[in-house]
Amino acid sequence: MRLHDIVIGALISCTSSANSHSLPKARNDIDTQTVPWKRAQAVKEAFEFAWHGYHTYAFPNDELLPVTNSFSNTRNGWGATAVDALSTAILMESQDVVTTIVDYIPTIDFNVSKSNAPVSLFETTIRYLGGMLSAVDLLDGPYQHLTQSPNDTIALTQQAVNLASKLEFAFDTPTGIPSNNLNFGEESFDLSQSTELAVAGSLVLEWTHLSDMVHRVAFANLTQHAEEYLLHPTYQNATIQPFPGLRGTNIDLRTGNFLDVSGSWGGGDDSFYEYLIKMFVYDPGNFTTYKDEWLEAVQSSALSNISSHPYSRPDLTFLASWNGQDVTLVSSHLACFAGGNWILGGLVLGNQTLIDLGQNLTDSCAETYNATLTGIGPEAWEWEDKNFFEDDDEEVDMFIEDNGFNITDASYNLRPEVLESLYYAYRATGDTKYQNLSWKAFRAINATCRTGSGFSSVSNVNAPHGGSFSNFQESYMFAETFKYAYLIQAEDAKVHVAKMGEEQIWVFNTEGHPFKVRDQQ
Ligand SMILES: *[C@@H]1O[C@H](CO)[C@@H](O)[C@H](O)[C@H]1NC(C)=O
Ligand SMILES: *[C@@H]1O[C@H](CO)[C@@H](O)[C@H](O)[C@H]1NC(C)=O
Ligand SMILES: *[C@@H]1O[C@H](CO)[C@@H](O)[C@H](O)[C@H]1NC(C)=O
Ligand SMILES: *[C@@H]1O[C@H](CO)[C@@H](O)[C@H](O)[C@H]1NC(C)=O
Ligand SMILES: *[C@@H]1O[C@H](CO)[C@@H](O)[C@H](O)[C@H]1NC(C)=O
Ligand SMILES: *[C@@H]1O[C@H](CO)[C@@H](O)[C@H](O)[C@H]1NC(C)=O
Ligand SMILES: *[C@@H]1O[C@H](CO)[C@@H](O)[C@H](O)[C@H]1NC(C)=O
Ligand SMILES: *[C@@H]1O[C@H](CO)[C@@H](O)[C@H](O)[C@H]1NC(C)=O
Ligand SMILES: *[C@@H]1O[C@H](CO)[C@@H](O)[C@H](O)[C@H]1NC(C)=O
Ligand SMILES: *[C@@H]1O[C@H](CO)[C@@H](O)[C@H](O)[C@H]1NC(C)=O
Ligand SMILES: *[C@@H]1O[C@H](CO)[C@@H](O)[C@H](O)[C@H]1NC(C)=O
Ligand SMILES: CC(=O)N[C@H]1CO[C@H](CO)[C@@H](O)[C@@H]1O
Repeated sequence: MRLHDIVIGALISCTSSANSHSLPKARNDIDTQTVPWKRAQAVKEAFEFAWHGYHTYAFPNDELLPVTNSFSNTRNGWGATAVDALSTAILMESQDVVTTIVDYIPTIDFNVSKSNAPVSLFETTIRYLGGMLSAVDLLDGPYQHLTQSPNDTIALTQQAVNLASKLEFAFDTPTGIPSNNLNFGEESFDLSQSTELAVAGSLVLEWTHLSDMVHRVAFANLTQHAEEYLLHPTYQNATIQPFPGLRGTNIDLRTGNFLDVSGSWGGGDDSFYEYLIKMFVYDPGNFTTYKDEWLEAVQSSALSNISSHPYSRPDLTFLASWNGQDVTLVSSHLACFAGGNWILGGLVLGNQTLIDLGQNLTDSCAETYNATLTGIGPEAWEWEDKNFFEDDDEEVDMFIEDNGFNITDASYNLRPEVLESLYYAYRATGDTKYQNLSWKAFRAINATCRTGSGFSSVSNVNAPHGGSFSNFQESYMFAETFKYAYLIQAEDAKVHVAKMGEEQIWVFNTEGHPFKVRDQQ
């Protein structure tokens, strides 16, 4: 997932923690592991450790609070971690985990949210719907040997239909652009509350795939109709312009107009652009407009000040943001998905320039990991470009001189985007540099965030031990972070992004759940 997420719980100081939390040991087998297959097994070990903690202390609630061995329900209380973990458990062929989750899913009552917070259409679609659809593709496909009976995938498909049927009321707006914040009990929402580009624009892959699976074209129609407003944007204030190729962010459900013109590849916008090319991967015949709009966004971003080079590190390229008037030199871990996404576009369009551009973005995001004390990159940073002139009297900040950027949010929320882009870069180039960078990053995450019964977000990637634990383990750690760390080392997995010149059989949703493309179904 991209976008926002809530970090729960008080910060828990590492120094007061009795957990066996230590810096990486000088030289052990893990540090020096060079065999990709063995690295993959070590990632699987970490996944199963975290699953075990969740299963012991939190299942079937949404998330484990790993420091206190407790749980939370921030995703409607349907067992978000279990549903999000399923496709990864399948790819890792972790049979017991697969069986537990496949047996559990049919027992969920999607009609009733167990959380007081509104149900997010976006989060529910990418995590729950995406997780179930992917499991059906995998268990009816190359991982059939992991199911007990053909009834398993029938039950998963039925639950996907139950969930989507319950969610359908979200689209009942004057424009058909869905509300994202749903009151499930009353099947209501606030029409005056605007929605965002990323949440409205990251539904079409899941709902189209469900529609193809069960032959109910209404599911595809709802999301494709809403997407038309995003493909052909109109603006509330016609005198102000978005950045060429990009869109604004907030959208009025009543008119379909964008309310602002600020845009970026980061949170709030990100997965709309991601899905433009992924719909083309899903079906190149039917989604050429999506591809054309994607190319325009990429070309404009690549050739403008949105692609920016820090003054002290001109070798790096970060994607900046447009605030409606100026390019602002800020970027984020979330925006680091773009490198992999541009590489995917390069692979399916046979365009080496796009792959090179995506590699540069990926390499630069990996450099944010290299810069810090823990070896994990920060949540957000800022920089100055070539137009920056250093004041002689100003004290030189050595971190910025060396690394090109200044950390503005030092937390790490177990995010996957850098590992994700490294995976695409490896698939496109076969350069073992990417496997090595991913392994190094994963070991750093394992050494810093592993605590108690699982993994926790940390407050400061540039402090010893990552600062403090927030005692929260997001479900996307299971869906994405573990998966991309595993797949880049697991050449013989049965599901991969195809290499240059090969046909794409699978497309990963924004939560890392692989779907079969349309003509493979
Ligand atoms: C959920 O609601 C639908 C529509 O009212 C109903 O058909 C279905 O049986 C309900 N599911 C459960 C588990 O109660
Ligand atoms: C699958 O479900 C059908 C209908 O409920 C049932 O008759 C059959 O025995 C089930 N098959 C297995 C292998 O469980
Ligand atoms: C879906 O959209 C197509 C094309 O706009 C239309 O022909 C069809 O009737 C729609 N189907 C449903 C079920 O709404
Ligand atoms: C539209 O934007 C222009 C330029 O920023 C501004 O001067 C004008 O007041 C805006 N109009 C409305 C109706 O908000
Ligand atoms: C490949 O992509 C680049 C960057 O977007 C673009 O400038 C170029 O025209 C594309 N090449 C082809 C052959 O489409
Ligand atoms: C890019 O930035 C430079 C320096 O700030 C500025 O002169 C130029 O107008 C900008 N170009 C665009 C297209 O924004
Ligand atoms: C990638 O970055 C390198 C080093 O800064 C640069 O020489 C190269 O032109 C960049 N490639 C593209 C396609 O922009
Ligand atoms: C960053 O890269 C340099 C050069 O490869 C290496 O010496 C250093 O240990 C790395 N730092 C971290 C924190 O990974
Ligand atoms: C770097 O960012 C921090 C946190 O936002 C800020 O306090 C500091 O002033 C910044 N340093 C520079 C040199 O801009
Ligand atoms: C990656 O690591 C392996 C194993 O240590 C090593 O053989 C290989 O040369 C490394 N690749 C690069 C590009 O440094
Ligand atoms: C992760 O940490 C555990 C516990 O410290 C250790 O046993 C394991 O080898 C580590 N795995 C990796 C991949 O670093
Ligand atoms: C589901 C769908 O819209 N499929 C269409 C995709 O494009 C082909 C060829 O243009 C059509 O034949 C399909 O009906």
